[in-house]
Amino acid sequence: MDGSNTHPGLQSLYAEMEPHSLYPLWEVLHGLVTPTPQSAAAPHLWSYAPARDYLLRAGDLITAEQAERRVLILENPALRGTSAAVPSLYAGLQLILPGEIAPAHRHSQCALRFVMEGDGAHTAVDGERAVMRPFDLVLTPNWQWHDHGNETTKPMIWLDGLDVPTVRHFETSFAERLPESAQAQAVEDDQSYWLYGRGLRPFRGSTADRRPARQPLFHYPYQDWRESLAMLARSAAPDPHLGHALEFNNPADGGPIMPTIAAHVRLVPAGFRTQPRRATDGTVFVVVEGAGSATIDGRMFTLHERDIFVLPSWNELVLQADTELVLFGFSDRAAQEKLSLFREHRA
Ligand code: GTQ
Repeated sequence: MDGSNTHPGLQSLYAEMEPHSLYPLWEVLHGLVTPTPQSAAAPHLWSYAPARDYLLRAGDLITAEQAERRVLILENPALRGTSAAVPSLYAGLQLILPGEIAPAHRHSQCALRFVMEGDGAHTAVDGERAVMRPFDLVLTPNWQWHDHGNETTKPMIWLDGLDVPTVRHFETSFAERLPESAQAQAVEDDQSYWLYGRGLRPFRGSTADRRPARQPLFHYPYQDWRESLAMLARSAAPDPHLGHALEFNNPADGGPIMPTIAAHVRLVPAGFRTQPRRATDGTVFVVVEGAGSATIDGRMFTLHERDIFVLPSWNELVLQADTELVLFGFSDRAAQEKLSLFREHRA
């Protein structure tokens, strides 16, 4: 209220209307249609070591099978009770111990996995296993059957990124369980990586063209993206606002990896400080390599390997690399671009 809505009849009109679920827009308009985004989320950083300790303690108390998914939710402290890292996206740390299976299910939510530690466990998607190595990106696109298993001798931990809050917003969640806990293996491990991930694809309409047309690829190995990032860093000057940055794309259309979620990696050279940048996408970052800091709307977070931090919409980010800094990030930009909402500002 700006002081001009002072007619004495207004307050009694509001009181009369309220039981009919009718309210005056003019009292709330400026909070609804803001000149710039006002994120409800807070910038936040989770150090990996303590989160990992809690997760391993959970591993002593509940099995992956009992839990269905044994995950610690990285909930934004400003979004208590929502299970959201930023208002549109969920993030969690999942643990699979040796010999365990996280049982097969499918759901409307899209998911990505970014491997934090362990080597050789798998995510099976529609009968095909992706063998997961450190810092690999693995997708489970929506409505595809998936289970996770660990036939190695060490715990496997990865970051889950899902569009849970987006699906909740649209009230479009469906989910099913398979009667058996693991899917039968239909094809060789990582077949689709070889058939769709290397600039090739099975001939259209051939019997080998078995993956869904819009989401053929679901494994983006660390070794590949890291080599490409190293090539970019050798061959060009860093972008002043981003450092060296590469997006993961969906070979079906060249766009983001999934309809709601975009993902990228970036390398900030040792000693480099990025120019301030804002963007409308809320982003969850993982520190893959190196040390430095992220300053988010003036608040500085010190970065160590495997830390996870959240950049809310339209918060200003400055990255400082003390040693060569490599980050993975996922955000809701894919959805925002489809809705013609995405914007950025480079200072
Ligand atoms: O692995 O399918 O962190 O369904 C949350 C919900 C992981 C999964 C999560 C899920 C999964």
